[in-house]
Amino acid sequence: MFQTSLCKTFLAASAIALISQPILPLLASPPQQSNSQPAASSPNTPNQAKLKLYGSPKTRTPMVQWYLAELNIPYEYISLNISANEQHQPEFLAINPLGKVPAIVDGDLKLWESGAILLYLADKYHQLPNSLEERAKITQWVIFANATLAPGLFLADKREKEMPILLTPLNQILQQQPFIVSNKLSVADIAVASYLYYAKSLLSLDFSKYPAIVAYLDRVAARSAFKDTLGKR
Ligand SMILES: N[C@@H](CCC(=O)N[C@@H](CS)C(=O)NCC(=O)O)C(=O)O
Repeated sequence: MFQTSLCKTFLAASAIALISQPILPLLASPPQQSNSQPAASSPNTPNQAKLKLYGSPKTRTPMVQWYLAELNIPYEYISLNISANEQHQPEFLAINPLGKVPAIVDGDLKLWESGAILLYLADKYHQLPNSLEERAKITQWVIFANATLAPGLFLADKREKEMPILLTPLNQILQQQPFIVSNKLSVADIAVASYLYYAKSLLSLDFSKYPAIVAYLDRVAARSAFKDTLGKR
């Protein structure tokens, strides 16, 4: 129910029609729309196939694009027209049988669920701490963003009760340090800040009671990787 309501909000909040390329020709031939980030310091070797990201602009896809941009990973972006039901065509169902975006194909791996994709990228590109306990904390925040923060902000009947429960401690943490787990942006911030940003921009939620959260969102919004991706939507 939450997924539907969030996606409906994503879709309804946009006055702009979806600008999507049809998936079928893209799957039949090499993707035409390449949204590659600069390759200069790319961790990919020249012969390695680029990661493919399947998505749609008014969905959770831009949060994955934000992280790919932060990591400077080149990728091919394949835009699905959700309104035309391209996500339920057999070609995409072979990648995600649930017919939901975002999803990636990286070599032999087909992966969906935005949180799982973010954690995979963090792991693959050596962004996770060495310590088991610190890695567990990062996982905690990514799951918190998807399973607790997002429903608390997006489900109207939960919002009034949940917002102070979720945002008061978050505000306290961000009073002590600039990012969720440390002084450095991590994948935990991609997940948490993305949902805060979606709530602010799509629902016009007022976070002024939580000044450290407001400052945090300003801080992430100033990053060029954010401006080029999620900040554009
Ligand atoms: N929990 C999933 C949610 C995925 C999801 O619901 N995606 C929506 C767009 S926001 C979708 O693809 N909807 C199309 C459909 O269900 O047909 C994630 O974080 O990736």
